[in-house]
Amino acid sequence: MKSAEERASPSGPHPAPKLVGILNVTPDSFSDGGRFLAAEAAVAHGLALAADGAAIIDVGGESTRPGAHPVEEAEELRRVIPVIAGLAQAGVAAQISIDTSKAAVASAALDAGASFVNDVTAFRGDPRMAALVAERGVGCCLMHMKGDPRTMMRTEAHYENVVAEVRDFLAERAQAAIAAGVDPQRIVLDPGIGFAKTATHNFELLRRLDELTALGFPLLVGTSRKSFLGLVTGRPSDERLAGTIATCVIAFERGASLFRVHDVAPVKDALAVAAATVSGRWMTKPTSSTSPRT
Ligand code: PMM
Repeated sequence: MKSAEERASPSGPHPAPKLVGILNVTPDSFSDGGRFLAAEAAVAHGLALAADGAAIIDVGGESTRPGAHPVEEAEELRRVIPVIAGLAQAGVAAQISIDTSKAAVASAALDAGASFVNDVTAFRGDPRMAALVAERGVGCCLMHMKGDPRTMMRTEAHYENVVAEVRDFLAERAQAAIAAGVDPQRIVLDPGIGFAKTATHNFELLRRLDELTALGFPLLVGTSRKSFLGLVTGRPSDERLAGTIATCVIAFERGASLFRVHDVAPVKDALAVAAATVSGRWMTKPTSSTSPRT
């Protein structure tokens, strides 16, 4: 009879899932825009995301939703720096990530307490970004996108083979980062769900995510509440948790290890059960309810 260990993980090794809590300090993000404009409210929400189990809090001051306009550097700094400083001062029990494509914003964020740079342009937006990340010795996420958020859905969502194109792009961007001196151990890659992609492209990328995991870098996916989930379920953005969970579990099974989400607690639970299932290893946790066990 095989032990649980021997039976574990028929579909390959699965690194423990890490939750990345979304903290958008923008008036126009598609889902939570405007709610956390005041720094104090944003810090409180970031602390709550960490208490729910986020390993990383991703603070962003520029919306990247389709059609969004760029934000001036001074305004982006004004939005994010007090929030990052507030989280650091409060001793938040999570790593702080800055979601920006501007090196000056990333630099100030790292000074204020961030230690990870999430750049949706994969270091193509600002020529100084790769050197900054290398010099500071911090981790980074390099994401696939074509065009920019203003134009991407109108002009750029065309591919012969979306998975091959995204894979080749991510491999090239990782090599460029390494050539600039970034530690390969600190690079995370991201297919950029919803960035210059139709729903069909997003589903194809999720279904064949193992082809991206094969690049050998940790993979982050950001499906949380995105519109392609609404196309299938008919639900508005604040009712897409079930769809978000379905995509995170599928992505985990295909090798993703970081999950950028608004609703940390329920996605964390879903991934804990998915991880127990694929690995055959699990531990009990004290129950939070007094209802009988089934
Ligand atoms: N999506 C958004 C913003 N930043 N960063 C990464 N790495 N991956 C994503 O999928 C991603 C991102 C847009 O979603 P939001 O408005 O909910 O933040």
